[in-house]
Amino acid sequence: NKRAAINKDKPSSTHISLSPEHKYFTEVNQIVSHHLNQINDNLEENWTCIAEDGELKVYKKELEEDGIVIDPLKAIHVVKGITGHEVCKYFWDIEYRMEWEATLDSSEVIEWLSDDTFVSHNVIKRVWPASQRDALFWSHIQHIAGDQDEDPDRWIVVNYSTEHDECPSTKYVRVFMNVGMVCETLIKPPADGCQISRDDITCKIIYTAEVNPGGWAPASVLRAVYKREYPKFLKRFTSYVKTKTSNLDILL
Ligand code: 16C
Repeated sequence: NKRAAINKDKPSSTHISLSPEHKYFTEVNQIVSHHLNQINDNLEENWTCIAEDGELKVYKKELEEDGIVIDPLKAIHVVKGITGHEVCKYFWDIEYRMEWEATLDSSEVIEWLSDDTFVSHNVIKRVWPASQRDALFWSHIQHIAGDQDEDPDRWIVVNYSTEHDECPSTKYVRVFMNVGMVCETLIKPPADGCQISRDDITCKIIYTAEVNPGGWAPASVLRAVYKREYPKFLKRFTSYVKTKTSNLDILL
């Protein structure tokens, strides 16, 4: 297939701008591997499907720690007309975040660590009756070129909680999170001599969120909010990417 053709002769490689000496280098690589290792989890066995809409499926595992809900969440979505590179670009680039994010009041860069990694502070909309939350995390984007054998070409974004001297937790309850968005692009070979069009491409998205709300929040309300908000986010965000890219050249 075309994907194999595109990747043929390309060495298996990853590119990370963060220098190996950087204090976050090891952590970023560990967390990226954590998300890549989960790609082939058997979702039918250990997970409960909480929402299904066309190609979108959202799963969770019920988990509590000291009475706090920390249910891991996983979603799989397959969307036509966009590439994994495009999905990851719009998910990672903070310039676009407030255009598709419906659960944040604000989002601002605290520090750029390299051209693929930055730390941001995000204030989450308040949900009654819980206290308002915020999140401080690094966001990293990476291309993982497919190898000659099995692995397809992938793009990944990770949002992982961190600390920063310039942004102590004072005003809100701080949430801890490890969010990964892994994307694969499938390309249908176009007729001979034709260029690839958006009709020929499909993106498979594997999104995982491990979130600790950072303090007590009523379990039933939290679970109801997650059940409503995660599917809403995946539909809203992917249709945002479709609209944003429909008249642009395909970003492979
Ligand atoms: O991954 C997403 N967005 C990224 C960029 O912003 C980033 C952010 C992740 C935030 C994860 C939120 C964690 C929720 C904290 C719990 C809040 C406690 C509420 C207490 C309720 C009793 O990775 C997309 C994230 C999509 C998030 C969906 C679920 C978030 C629920 C937050 C509540 C806001 C509801 C607003 C209703 C209008």
